Amino acid sequence: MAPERVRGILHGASLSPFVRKVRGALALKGVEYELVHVMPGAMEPAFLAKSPLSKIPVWEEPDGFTLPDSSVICDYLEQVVPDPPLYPADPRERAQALFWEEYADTRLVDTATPIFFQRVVRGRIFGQPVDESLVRRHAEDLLPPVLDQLEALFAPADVAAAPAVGLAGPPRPATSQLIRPGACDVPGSGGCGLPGGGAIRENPPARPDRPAP
Ligand SMILES: N[C@@H](CCC(=O)N[C@@H](CS)C(=O)NCC(=O)O)C(=O)O
Repeated sequence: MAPERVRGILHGASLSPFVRKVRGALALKGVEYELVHVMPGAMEPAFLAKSPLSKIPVWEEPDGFTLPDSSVICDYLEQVVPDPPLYPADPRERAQALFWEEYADTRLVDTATPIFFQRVVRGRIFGQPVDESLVRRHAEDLLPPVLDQLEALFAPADVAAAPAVGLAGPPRPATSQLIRPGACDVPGSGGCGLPGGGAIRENPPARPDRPAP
C-alpha cells in the first residue's frame, strides 16, 4: 500500500546512469527525496541488505519499504505518483517505451559507459591510467552502430525542419571525437559532456514508420 505522500531516500551515486534515470523521474514527478551517497565497490553491509543484486540505486521510504533497480523504482513511482506520467497510457506504446528503457539500460549502457568510466572515473576522478585500447574499441567499433540504430529509429526524418527537438541539434560528433584529449572539457557539461552534442530538450517523436522493437 502506497503512502499518501511519497518521499524517501535514494541510495546511489549520480555518476550512475541508473541513479540519474531515477533522479529524473523523481524530479519530473516532484517527489521529495534525499540522495544518500553509495558508490559501487564501497557498499556497506546495511546497504547490501537492501540491494540483493549489490547494485545502485535503491529507493527507501520512511516506513522502511525498500526497492532496488531503476526500472522497478520508476514503475513504482508511476503507480504511486501517476501525474505527470513517465510512460504512455496506450498499452502498446507503454510496452515499447519499456523496451527502449531496457535497451538503454543494457545495449546503450554496455557500449557507452566504458568510455565514460575510463576517461572520467578512472582518468579524472581517480587519476588512474586509462585503457586507451578499450576506449578506442568502444568509441570506434561498438558504440557507433548503436547510435546509428537509435538515430535511424528516433531522429526526426527532416532534421532541418525540427530545430526545437534536441536530437535535431548540431549533428552528433564523430565518435572519434569522444576519445580525443579534452573531450570531457566542454564548459557547462559537468566534465562529461559530449563535444558539440545538442542537449535533449524534449522527447523526440519516434518516426511513425519505425519498426516495432
Ligand atoms: N538493472 C539495474 C542496474 C544497476 C547497475 O548496474 N548499477 C551499477 C552502477 S551504474 C552498480 O551498482 N554496479 C555495482 C556492481 O555491479 O557491482 C538498475 O536498473 O538499477
